[in-house]
Amino acid sequence: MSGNVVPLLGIEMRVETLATELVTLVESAALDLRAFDGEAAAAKPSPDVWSIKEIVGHLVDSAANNHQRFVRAQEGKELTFPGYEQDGWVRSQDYQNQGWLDLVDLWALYNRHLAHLIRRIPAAALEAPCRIGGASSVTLGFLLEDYVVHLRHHLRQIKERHNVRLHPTPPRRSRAAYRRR
Ligand code: NI
Repeated sequence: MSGNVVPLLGIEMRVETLATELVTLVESAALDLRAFDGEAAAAKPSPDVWSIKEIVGHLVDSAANNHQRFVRAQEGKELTFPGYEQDGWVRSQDYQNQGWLDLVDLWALYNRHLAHLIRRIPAAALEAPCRIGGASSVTLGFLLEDYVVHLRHHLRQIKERHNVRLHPTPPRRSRAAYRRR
């Protein structure tokens, strides 16, 4: 149907915009992060709150899990993906003792690859249904946008944390509700 042409073009542009937004966001944040001191990045406000290093590690885990979803969701059938136990992933990989610059580079490069991948997702695949960790079904298009929303949230969190270090104020409570992605 010729009526599909305009919406599909719109969707392709949305994917292009999202990929460009992702690269811009990550390149700019990576510049800031590389300027941080590794020891300061490992500082934990309290034992049960992630350090900046652990937040970046969590973002690597988010990239790795979403990488699988973004590729497998294109296989053409409704897919069910496992969630992941985020604190457990951060703990078992010991991001605290990973080299800081290696971690930042891994995160930045992984996201550059995801942007490369996102640009190539066919418009029709954006409607592919996906179920994650027993939650209700969402589309691949939703997962792509949600991935960037989640990334933005943690980058804001890092910025706030860093500002607190530069201009000390009483420590903030972690926002556990935002840790699901
Ligand atoms: Ni999170």
